[in-house]
Amino acid sequence: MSELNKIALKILSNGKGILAADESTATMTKRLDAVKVYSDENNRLLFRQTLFSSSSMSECIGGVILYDETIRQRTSNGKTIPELINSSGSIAGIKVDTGAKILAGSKEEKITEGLDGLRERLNDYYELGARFTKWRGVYLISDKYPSKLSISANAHALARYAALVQEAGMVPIIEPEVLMDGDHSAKDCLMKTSEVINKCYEELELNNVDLKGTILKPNMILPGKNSGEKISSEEIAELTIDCLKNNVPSSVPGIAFLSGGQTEIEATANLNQINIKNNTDFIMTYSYGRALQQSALKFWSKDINNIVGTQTIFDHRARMCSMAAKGKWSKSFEKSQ
Ligand code: 5MM
Repeated sequence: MSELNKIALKILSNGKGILAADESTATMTKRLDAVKVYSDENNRLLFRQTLFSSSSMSECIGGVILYDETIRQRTSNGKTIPELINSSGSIAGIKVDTGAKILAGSKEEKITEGLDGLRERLNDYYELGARFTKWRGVYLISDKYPSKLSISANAHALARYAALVQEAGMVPIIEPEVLMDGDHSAKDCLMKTSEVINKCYEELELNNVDLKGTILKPNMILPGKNSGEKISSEEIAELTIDCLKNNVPSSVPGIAFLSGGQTEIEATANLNQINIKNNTDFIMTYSYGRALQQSALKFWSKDINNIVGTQTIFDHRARMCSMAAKGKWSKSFEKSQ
């Protein structure tokens, strides 16, 4: 087993998943503004360090994706953030893209940037303790989107990123996110997500990326937010599994979904069904940002010094997600919060 494959499996196995705490300062400021907490370096650190020292970290969180600011911070006890994460047996990761910008040649779509100087930045992040990384490609969806240009440009960038990350001794998370916004049907989401994922693997193979040492972070197959279509968790699970079975090479060890704007309960229930129905060899787990942090953030905002109370809320969410990653979650467990 290669070292990279071992890292990927350590992050994803035994009902563990990923905490995506890699909000850029702009996004984190939006999240903090929404709960009326001032967004400065200290408050961003306080919230994140509260989550990273929670008791559920050791059972439920195999990896934490950090943002550049956080990986360089220290806790009040002088530990670096990667040291704090490692102390619970979890692994520190880092978002290495520099954001999505308007794609020249397409009026509204985006291309994720950050390849320039990436080799040097990766060496720096490895020294700081990161052992995996993340890059997110964002795709609009409608009758005309994603365009061939956006599918091809983002897949190319994801593959070049992944090859550089493996060269630096880390596991790349490949995150192609087809957004939930729009009035498209679940079937359209299936068709377009399939095309996007397929192109990613074509480029990854062209760039000689060792797929055993990667993790895929896709969206689930859902109807558009404004479509009015309602489908059950069972149907979401079937469509999502179909999409992955038909488009992801079997050498990929695991899939860690993004929550993409689903509520905490929706993201948990859908993941649970995916695991009940999973007839593939892929590990299917979570790499949630909002669906792991929302309730904890809301609670914390009322008293930012209530560390234990905030951790209790986070621990509950993490344990629910972990059960869903084993197909053992039930709505009745939510009442015990
Ligand atoms: C945590 O949010 C990440 C995005 O931050 P920026 O937009 O500031 O770069 C994001 O990439 C995240 O990792 C994934 O989208 C998953 O998060 P959700 O909230 O969709 O589960």
